[in-house]
Amino acid sequence: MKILAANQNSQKLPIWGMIAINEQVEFVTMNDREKYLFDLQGFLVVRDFLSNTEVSVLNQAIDANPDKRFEHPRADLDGTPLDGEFGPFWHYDGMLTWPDPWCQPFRHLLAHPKVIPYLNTLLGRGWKLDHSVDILTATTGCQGMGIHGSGNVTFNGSRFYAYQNNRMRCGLIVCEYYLTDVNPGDGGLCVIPGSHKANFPCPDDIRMWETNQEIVFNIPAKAGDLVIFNETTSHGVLPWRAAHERRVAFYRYTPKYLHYAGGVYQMQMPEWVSELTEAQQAVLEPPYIYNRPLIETDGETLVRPRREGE
Ligand SMILES: O=C(O)CCC(=O)C(=O)O
Repeated sequence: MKILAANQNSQKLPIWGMIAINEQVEFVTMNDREKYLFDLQGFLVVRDFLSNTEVSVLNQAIDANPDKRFEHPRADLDGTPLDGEFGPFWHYDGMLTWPDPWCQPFRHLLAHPKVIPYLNTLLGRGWKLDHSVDILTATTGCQGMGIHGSGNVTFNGSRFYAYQNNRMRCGLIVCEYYLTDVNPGDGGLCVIPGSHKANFPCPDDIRMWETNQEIVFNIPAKAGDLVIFNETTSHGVLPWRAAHERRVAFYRYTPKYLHYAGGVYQMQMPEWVSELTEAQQAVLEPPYIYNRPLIETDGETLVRPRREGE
């Protein structure tokens, strides 16, 4: 970790009244090796991120809540090498509101002091949880999931990778905490290194792990390691082959100005907004992506696609 002087010339910034036009402060960032690796690969493995105690209490919380477990629907993978007997995961959700003490280890990860340099570097200072926290588990026979995340093939303002003026910026970052070991060949998370910068669409037979398997990296890591990847880095899931259970905790973050899913917050408009047309109300909505009301060319009709126009 190092401290980045965000603007070396901050003393000399143009001043309007008493307020600096660009408020810049120093903040903690990833170190130079980590920056190199993330920029190169589109993901980063941070070894020994969690202590043994942190891993153990997270696993104890999961063990204590078997009733919160539900299966992700099995996809029709059409006999591809990703296919398996069960869906790709057993999820757990709602961890942040599990009864005390089981919510505590998950709340602790939200703003874990060690994650701050990574999120500052990749999202800028000012970032937020996006989506709900997810636990993904898999047992032998769980199927995989097709590779998704398309680099720079389509430009959108929500899932992207950019580098400019010595800064990296990402739209949506996944922090995946390994809670059990993943050994080479076990399956689970896989990535195509460098694909966050891809300019051409990934062919379907690569996405479905049928050809060029050598470019797909199944990331081995130990319980307590953290894998951080950009949502636009092509990634997927390989069928789980190990005898032990796969367990990862999935925390997604976006920059302060972007939101995907409704998520945790509840939003209430002031009373006067109800006097506006639906289209007028739509432009007052807070930032979010999914099912956002979009205004058609007549300026009146609203459509709510799941994700369009980014
Ligand atoms: O299981 C993983 O590690 C990745 C899951 C994933 O890519 C997804 O749920 O979209």
